[in-house]
Amino acid sequence: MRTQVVIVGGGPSGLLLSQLLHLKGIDNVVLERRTRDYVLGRIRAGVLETGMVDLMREAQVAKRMDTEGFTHSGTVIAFGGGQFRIDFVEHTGRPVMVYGQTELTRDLYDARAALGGKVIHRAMGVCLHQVDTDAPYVTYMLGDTEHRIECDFIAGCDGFHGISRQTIPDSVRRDYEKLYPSGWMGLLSETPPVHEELVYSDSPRGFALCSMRNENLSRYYVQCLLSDTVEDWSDERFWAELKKRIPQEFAAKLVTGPSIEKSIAPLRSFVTEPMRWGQLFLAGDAAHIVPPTGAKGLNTAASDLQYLYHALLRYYQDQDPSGLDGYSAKALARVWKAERFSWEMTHLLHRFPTQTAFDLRMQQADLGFLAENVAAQKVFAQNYVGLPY
Ligand code: RFL
Ligand code: PHB
Repeated sequence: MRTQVVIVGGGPSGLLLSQLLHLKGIDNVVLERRTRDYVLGRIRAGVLETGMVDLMREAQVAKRMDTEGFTHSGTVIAFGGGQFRIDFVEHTGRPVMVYGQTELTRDLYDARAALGGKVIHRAMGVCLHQVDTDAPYVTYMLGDTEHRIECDFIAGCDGFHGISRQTIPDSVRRDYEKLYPSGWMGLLSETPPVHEELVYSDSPRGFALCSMRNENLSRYYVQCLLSDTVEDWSDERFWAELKKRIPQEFAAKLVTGPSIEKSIAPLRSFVTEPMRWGQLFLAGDAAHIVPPTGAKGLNTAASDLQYLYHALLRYYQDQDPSGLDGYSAKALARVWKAERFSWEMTHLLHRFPTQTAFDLRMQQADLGFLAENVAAQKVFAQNYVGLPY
């Protein structure tokens, strides 16, 4: 088989790129090692920047998002028993959209199917060949049969544990990583959200976040030990701990109920450079990870995709490779700023065992400054709604 672009990974990044390219007549194949149900079972992002929302519209997959998603014009930050609000629209003129990654991915799968997009599930043992030549190809197993696809380019959209990044030789690739000594325990429940906006809470017992998917679907997180497992967190323990970490006003009206999903995510910052090697282009979690505190993961994937999509368009429509040549530097410039914000917000709101008494005073001073200072709130809002592409 031959195609123009092989896309490794059928998560949101791979599917969105596939849809965008298809609409412009650029032939592509998505190789996903899991089933559709497995991909849709992963509960992840909830907050979308305008850039991601616009890309979904451009990909003609925004109908449900535009009717069922929620526009949020600000967020609440709680600390020291009190709370304050940062108004995104007042500071930047832009809100964010609350629409779950699960629904967004479902919309992308449906759109790909409706257009007859080639999305191959259970593609095992994906292997990239001759990536640094003009004739790359990809092999994979479907059941007992090996398949081969020749192509012009490969988009590595296979997430943090994928194979695309590993294909770049060690002599070329440099990884930057920071691990935090905590995780997030997340719980989804069919209960009304405790507040109409997200509540990010610093407390002496650790961080907590109150988020949501819709009027009757809430997503909550508490900072947990890296060694914790989901079995350590009964629903009762989770709700009791959450109540202790959020302001009294919210704890008093929190509606609890049985969990319908629970999972633990480690906190990690990671960037690989460069994001291009030969005909291979990395995008999304395959190239970078942020701790979820700033809601930047999928949104940073979106800026990669926007750059890559336009670079590929320019190549195919105008025979101009300059976008592809500049892709890695352009994407990384924005990635590092999202990394910086996510890292800063993580330190602002978490208690880590490595924190000294001095560090704690600095953290509280930072929060106090943010609560009072309009300029600091504006900077926060600019980062949260998303820096320009
Ligand atoms: P994904 O979603 O990991 O998809 C990669 C896909 O590639 C497949 N794959 C392979 N396929 C073929 N061959 C191989 N060898 C393969 N190896 C892997 C995988 O099965 C998978 O289907 O990466 P992608 O598409 O780049 O999307 C990235 C986002 O999923 C991620 O950045 C966000 O979920 C991060 N994130 C958030 N981002 C936001 O922008 N806003 C948020 O509010 C937000 N909240 C979150 C988050 C991530 C979280 N967790 C669980 C890490 C909250 C949490 C708790
Ligand atoms: C979520 O709703 O899952 C969510 C929201 C904001 C974050 C992280 C996760 O910062």
